[in-house]
Amino acid sequence: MKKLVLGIGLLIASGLIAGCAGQDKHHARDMPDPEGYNAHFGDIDGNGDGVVKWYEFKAYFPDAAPEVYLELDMNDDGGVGHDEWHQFKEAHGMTHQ
Ligand SMILES: [Ca+2]
Ligand SMILES: [Ca+2]
Repeated sequence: MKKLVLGIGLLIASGLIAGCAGQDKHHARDMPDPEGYNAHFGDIDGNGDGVVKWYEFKAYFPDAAPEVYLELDMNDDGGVGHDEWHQFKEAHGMTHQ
């Protein structure tokens, strides 16, 4: 039984290490280069329905980390609206466009 617990512990530990290494790449805790996201909402909203979905965001910013999109979607409804986009920009010192 102890061996099993130890094994599970090792699995979790190695998972955490792998997870941290992956997050490090994107600087998960800090907004990576917010200035790089200073764009027109209408330009990102590829199909013009007023909501930027993850695939549209990713198409416009190919290097974007999922963490950035999750931060943008403040009300967690799975899309980024015009208001959310401007709140994000204001929060990071970017001007209205
Ligand atoms: Ca859209
Ligand atoms: Ca939203």
